[in-house]
Amino acid sequence: MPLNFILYTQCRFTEVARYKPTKQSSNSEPFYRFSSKAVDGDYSQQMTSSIEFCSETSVGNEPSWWAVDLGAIYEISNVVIYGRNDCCEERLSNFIIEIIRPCRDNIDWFEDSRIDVCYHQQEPTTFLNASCHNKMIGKFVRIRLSNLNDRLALCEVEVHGIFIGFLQTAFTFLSCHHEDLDGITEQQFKCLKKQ
Ligand SMILES: [Ca+2]
Repeated sequence: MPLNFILYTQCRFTEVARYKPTKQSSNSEPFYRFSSKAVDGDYSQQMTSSIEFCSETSVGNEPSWWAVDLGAIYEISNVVIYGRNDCCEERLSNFIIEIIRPCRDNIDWFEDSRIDVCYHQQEPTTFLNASCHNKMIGKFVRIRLSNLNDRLALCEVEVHGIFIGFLQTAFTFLSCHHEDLDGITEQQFKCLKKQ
């Protein structure tokens, strides 16, 4: 593969969340509406007509959240959220989108990690294309409600990112302690400047 093609594929923001591992704070039902339904490639927003299109949490002892493990460190430009449009729009309101970067390799989800807020959505919505306020890199993306007593239902979530590297392959500069994100993307990968 020619080098310029490799650089080109690394430098484009593409959808990077589909079929990746997911978790949510709790499951609303024991046998369906799992967290994986939010990255299954099915964009139906009619949750009442099917039990299989969307994820949903129950009300628990913490504000509801959903998260995806991208499997590597990505620079993330925006997150696209398809909520349910048949009911309950008010539930998808007052939430934040977080980009989470581990401080070391081989740790559990969110343990010893840096958490940056990509976007805060106050108003109720059924569809949102949220661009991060600042340049952010991370391995996990979490969507978290602010209110304790609401369910979180997500019919599909897209994360648009550029692959930066694997945390375990000596990329210590990708860990949570590294602050110079402009230095990472421009010096290590020559990526953004080549577009
Ligand atoms: Ca879906």
